[in-house]
Amino acid sequence: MLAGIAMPAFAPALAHVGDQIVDIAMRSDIDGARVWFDPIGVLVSPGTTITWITRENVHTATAYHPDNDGHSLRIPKGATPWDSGYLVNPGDSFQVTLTAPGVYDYYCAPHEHGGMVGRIIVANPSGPGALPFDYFKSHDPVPDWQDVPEMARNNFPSIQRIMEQGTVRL
Ligand SMILES: [Cu+2]
Repeated sequence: MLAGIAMPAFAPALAHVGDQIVDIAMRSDIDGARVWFDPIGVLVSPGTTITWITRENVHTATAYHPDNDGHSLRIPKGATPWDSGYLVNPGDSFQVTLTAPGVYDYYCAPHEHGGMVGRIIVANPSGPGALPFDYFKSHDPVPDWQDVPEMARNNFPSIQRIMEQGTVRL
């Protein structure tokens, strides 16, 4: 099946055939009025490494997780939360490798209220990130988690659109 395809003789990556690398740019217009992740939604296979790269302005890539400033849990249970910290200079980047299947919602800390959020689906749309934004309000006791801001709620690409298109850009 691989006949005719030149394969590097020494590539250790052959042990991870199927793994992907996906770049997500962190964008801004010149006065910071419009900020966004590009692409804003991606469907990937388990083991994919995501690289966020700042192009303009100052951003973070931060998972919706209680460990991150009391945000609600919107990544798979048991998945490791991440927070890039501030990526200040153009070209600054941050990587995570995602293995657990499910929906991963994340935000930019300085721009969450401006609607700068993104969604990654690993393999299938399961887990807390597939639930409505206020799902935890029905827990007893109700966790002391932050609500997802209105602007952020409105900007997430739908799970259906990501599953259909694979990559969603604004
Ligand atoms: Cu930002």
